[in-house]
This record gives sequence, C-alpha cells and structure tokens, in this order.
Amino acid sequence: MTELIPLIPLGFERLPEEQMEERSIAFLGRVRTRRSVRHFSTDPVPLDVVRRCIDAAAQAPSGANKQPWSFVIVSDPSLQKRIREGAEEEERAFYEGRANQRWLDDLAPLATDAHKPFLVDAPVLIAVFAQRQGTADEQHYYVQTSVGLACGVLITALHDAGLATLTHTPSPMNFLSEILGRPRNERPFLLLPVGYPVQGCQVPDLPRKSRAEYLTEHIAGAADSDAD
Ligand code: IYR
Repeated sequence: MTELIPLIPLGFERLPEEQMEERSIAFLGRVRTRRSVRHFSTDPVPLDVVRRCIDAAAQAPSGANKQPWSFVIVSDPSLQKRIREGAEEEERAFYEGRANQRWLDDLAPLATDAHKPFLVDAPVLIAVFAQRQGTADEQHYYVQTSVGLACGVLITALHDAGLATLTHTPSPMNFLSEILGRPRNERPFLLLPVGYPVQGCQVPDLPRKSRAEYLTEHIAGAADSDAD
C-alpha cells in the first residue's frame, strides 16, 4: 500500500498589494546589481553565511522531491591549487581547439582565457554536484532542471548576503570528482568561486535584454497594442 505523505497547513501570508510592489521593486534592484566577478580578493568570508546560502539553495523544488544535489565547500589552498590545475588543463584544451570558432568569437569580447587565478584567490569554492538519474536503489527526475534551480537560488542568496560569485563551468569537470573524492553517481555541475571582488574590480559593461525581448504576454481582455 502506498503511504501518503501527511499534509500540513501551508503557512502562506497574503501581502497587501502595496507591499508586493515594494518588495518586488526592492528585489529587482538588488538582483540587478549581481554580476559575475572574475577578480577576487583573498580576504576570508564568513563560512556560516556561505553554509546558510547553501541551505537556501537546498530549499529549491526538485523532481519528486529527490533533491538530487550535493554541495562541497572548499576553502583549503592546497585543494584549490589542484582544482585550478585541473580546470586550467581543460580550459587550455577548450581555448586551443575544443571550442568551435563561433564559440570563441562569442567569448572574445569578454576576454576570458585559460588562466583561472580566481580558483585560488577566492577564499571559498562551492562545487555543486548533480546526482545521476538512475542508480540501483533510487531514481532521480529532472536532474538538470532541479540542480539548475538550486544554483539559481544559491547565487542569488550569496549576492543578497553581500558575496560575489562566478558561475564557472570548465568542461568536462571530471577532475573535480576525482580531487574531491565524490561518489560515482555524482556528476560535477558547477564550480562557484565565492568571495569579495578585488579592490577596484571591473566588469564588462554587459547589457541585459529589454523586457520586450524576453517577455510575451497573453492576457484576457487586454488590448493587443504596441502603444506602451
Ligand atoms: N569555461 C570557459 C569558457 C567560457 C564559456 C562560457 I559559455 C562563458 O560564458 C565564459 C567562459 C572559461 O571559463 O573560460
């Protein structure tokens, strides 16, 4: 017999519309200031804050509530050095031929290259692993979507807490599983340097798309017009 999960009251507070406006405006203002940072100060960061942001990420929804993610905090210079070496080896292969010309052309304006000093400068790396779909005793669902959602919460929580991140995805990242001794059912998903930007840090002046470019609306009764 299937055992149903017991139900509990939701505990949802309806906010007055004015407060909803205020909060959404304030949140948008804060997330608008998030940028990927490639130049980190070596200053240490409060690890409890980092752990709490990971707790926030672990509240993300996931397929059948399997929560198919593992997070690893690395704040050990010798491990960070090995991770840098592993990443730079993959990145050299990427920039010297694995990437197609179109991809290299798209990256050229960002001036990225195979050097990854941020992997040792940042006081913390968070390695995120995705637990594979099917193992002998458990099946996972929508793994990429679930772990991606958790990572979205993670970078937003870290930013909101006053920390800078870089969503770094050297590919392939098998070296991470080896260095960190992860079980075989876990695939590396994302490597996230976390810290403070270096003094005087600069970022490329990247535009975001405008609402008209990313939002389509179908609203009952609304005039179909470009007027506003
Ligand atoms: N992983 C490489 C290349 C790279 C790829 C994308 I897509 C970017 O947005 C940025 C970089 C690197 O980290 O340099």
